[in-house]
Amino acid sequence: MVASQLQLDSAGGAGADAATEQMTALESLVRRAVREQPVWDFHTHLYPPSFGTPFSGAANGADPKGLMLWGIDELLTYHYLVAEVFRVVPARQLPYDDFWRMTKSEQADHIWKHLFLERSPISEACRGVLTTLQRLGLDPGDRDLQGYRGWFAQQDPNRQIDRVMEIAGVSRITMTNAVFDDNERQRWLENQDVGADSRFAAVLRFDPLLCDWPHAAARLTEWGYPVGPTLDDEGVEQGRRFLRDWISRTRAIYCAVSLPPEFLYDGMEDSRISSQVLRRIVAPVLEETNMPLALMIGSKRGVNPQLRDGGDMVGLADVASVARICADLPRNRLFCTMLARENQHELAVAARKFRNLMVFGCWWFVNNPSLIDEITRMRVELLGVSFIPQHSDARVLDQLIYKWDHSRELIANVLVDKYRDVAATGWRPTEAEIRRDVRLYFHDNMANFLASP
Ligand code: RAT
Ligand code: ZN
Repeated sequence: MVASQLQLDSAGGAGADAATEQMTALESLVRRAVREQPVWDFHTHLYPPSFGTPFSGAANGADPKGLMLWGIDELLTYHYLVAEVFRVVPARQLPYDDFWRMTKSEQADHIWKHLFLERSPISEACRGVLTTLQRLGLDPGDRDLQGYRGWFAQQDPNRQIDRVMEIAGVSRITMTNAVFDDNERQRWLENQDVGADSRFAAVLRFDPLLCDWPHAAARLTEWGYPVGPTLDDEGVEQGRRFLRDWISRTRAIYCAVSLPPEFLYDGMEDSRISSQVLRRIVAPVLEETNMPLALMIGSKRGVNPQLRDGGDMVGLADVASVARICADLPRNRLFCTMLARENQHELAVAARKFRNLMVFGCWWFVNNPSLIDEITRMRVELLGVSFIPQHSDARVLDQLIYKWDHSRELIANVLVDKYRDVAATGWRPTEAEIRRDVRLYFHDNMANFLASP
């Protein structure tokens, strides 16, 4: 910015006009490239209709425990908004249990009333609902919740997936397939084609393996993989067999865990059960299946369990542990994101040291405009184009629209400044080069890292 400004100011007259024109052209090129590049969404909690949907819209057959969430009531009851509404409604007026006893539509009415009508919807999660409605062709200015409900009720969930992907510019959606979730596991066991929708890719998620071994061991044993509370050679073999079976059943493209801020890994001699499971079970299977592991670190689960999914807190993670894993397991590849703002710089520096580490996304509490801007700038400065700037973490299909609209705008702002800075030196990026870079950010870095041995 500073350099380009100086050059423009000193050029004067016609020269200055030409330089300004070039910069404007560069800016529109970058914005167009970011707008038009389809994105492979690295991490979501979305599912195709084969997993059932509690709200069937115009299609037949609602499944109350279905996993495909979409529509206005799901948008309004997103756990980010649940957490926000409890802040503004006094406990005596609405105890937690009373809220959870309401139907989904009653909860949505409650959130609409308190967060949209009785105060302005200017938080990022509230604004997201408005962006989504607007881009679906509904007018948020109408403030007509019943009207929006009517529109969604006429849609077919399967066709809504295509529509949303088209509007959001998403070419592929990556799921989070939690093998320790009974509802989801059962669906995989009952229907081997449940994950066969080509718009979606599966990811095997197994937090309890690393976070709660006694619980994981009991479940594995129950499922026919006998393992004990301490890890002997037989347990290691059974754990590996479990992972191999589920990777193959789900056709997962990578495996993933969310870890608490307290997660530590101290090196090859570390005897913590989580370190042993990582080194002896997870790492060897992922190496053999040529698959990366995604680590999402920094979520303190359930500091307020009354909020359910919205009750988790953020904590500072130990980046040095991630660096040690990268060093100790050079034949494994790690995707990594962290929840605390304060971890972002150290994590980007760690990625400069280890090419088996791919930083991704602005996760959850850092998925806010001011922080996306700050984090993305810092990452470009330290890592150039070698990271994955964003994932949506969408839980409700339609959220893909706002998550990507908002992030594209912010990523484009950063890139405009960065290309301007290099253009000011006389290095003029071509349109093809800009499009190549944006493709790396939105697709190829993920694809290449998944594929590379
Ligand atoms: O961001 C979220 O919606 C969280 O609730 C979690 O899903 C988190 O992203 C996770 O994957 O654990
Ligand atoms: Zn998530």
